[in-house]
Amino acid sequence: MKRVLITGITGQDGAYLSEFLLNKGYEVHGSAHDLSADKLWRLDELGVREKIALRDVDMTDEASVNALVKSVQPDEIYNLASRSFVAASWNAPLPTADVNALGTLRLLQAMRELCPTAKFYQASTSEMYGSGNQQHRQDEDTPLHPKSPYAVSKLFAHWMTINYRESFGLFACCGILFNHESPLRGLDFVTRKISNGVARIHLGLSDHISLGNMDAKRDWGFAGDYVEVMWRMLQQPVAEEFVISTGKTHSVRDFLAFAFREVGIEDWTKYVKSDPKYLRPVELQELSGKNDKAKRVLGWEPRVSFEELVTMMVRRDIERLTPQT
Ligand code: NAP
Ligand code: F7E
Repeated sequence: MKRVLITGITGQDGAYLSEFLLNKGYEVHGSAHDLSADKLWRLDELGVREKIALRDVDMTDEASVNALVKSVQPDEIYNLASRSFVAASWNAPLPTADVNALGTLRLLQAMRELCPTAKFYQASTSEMYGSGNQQHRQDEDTPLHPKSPYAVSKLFAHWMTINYRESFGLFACCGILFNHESPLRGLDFVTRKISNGVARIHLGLSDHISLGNMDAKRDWGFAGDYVEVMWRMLQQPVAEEFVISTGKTHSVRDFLAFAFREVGIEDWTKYVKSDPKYLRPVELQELSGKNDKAKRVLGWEPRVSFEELVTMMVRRDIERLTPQT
């Protein structure tokens, strides 16, 4: 039985990836810096908590990262641990860099010393590009121009992963993933903020949602589709980078319109307020990815459409908020 280590296992992708790898027959070990009960809800919702070995490890603590790798001796490592909320990174640039940039380096160094034949996946991000658009969709060759402390920290981790491959021959690669969402998304992110807000309005628990830049456009996919590609990348004969995206963009307004339509509201404008506190010092107006290489080499395509994703999220939030009889 192959053994896998997932850092950041309590996050959205960690939960879906755990489920996916358990179904493939892996022995799953996972770590995060906070294993209190309220952080385990995603693993509980997918019914996988009891099937995985959980370890409390902060990516800023080199000794703990080393001990983790030494004890698990994984065949595959998925480095998902991250301070992943872009907007918060301007107010916490140092912790962001410590976890996202140096945390990745600590893990790569532990792998180099303790299990150099393992395979390593790094969770890189479309945020590294800066803005693009439908006419100039981003692919593996697009120059990188990160515009937030989060994106800069991820750029360091991205290049360190490639550097360890080129310097020491490790099987280490990066998936450059565009935004992916699900009912397990954190409440701070705009999609879940909207699906939860719409559910609350529908059930009479709230009367509005406050948002920032509603003209921003993102290439939104379903997280359950995206974790599969992480695994596929580690099954390739050589380690290399892949862009993972749907190739279609929608605005925050589009998301709002679909989400409100799901509960029978066509004119959503009276339920949404604009609040400047949600604007960012620098905004990426549009991100759109070109996934041709992933389709060609990995045989991967997203299955869940934008409309299906929005519907899934709104319905799940309504279920969660509806008292069970
Ligand atoms: P997420 O839900 O925010 O999960 C991040 C995980 O990292 C959580 O378990 C979090 O725990 C943990 N973590 C935070 N600080 C830590 C620390 N100091 N030590 C150890 N663990 C720590 O993110 P996600 O959406 O699943 O994304 C997974 C990865 O893909 C992240 O690296 C993210 O940057 C990257 N990514 C995400 C997207 C996307 O659209 N979702 C796109 C591209 C790349 P707490 O929640 O307890 O802090
Ligand atoms: O913002 C706009 C906001 O916070 C999306 C992370 O997983 O994907 C994610 O980063 C857009 C932005 O995600 C609100 O300004 C408007 O333009 O949901 P988000 P993100 O910043 O794109 C990338 C690929 C990652 O790697 C990250 O880890 O929506 N927006 N009003 C808002 N965003 C939020 N959060 N809240 C608002 O009220």
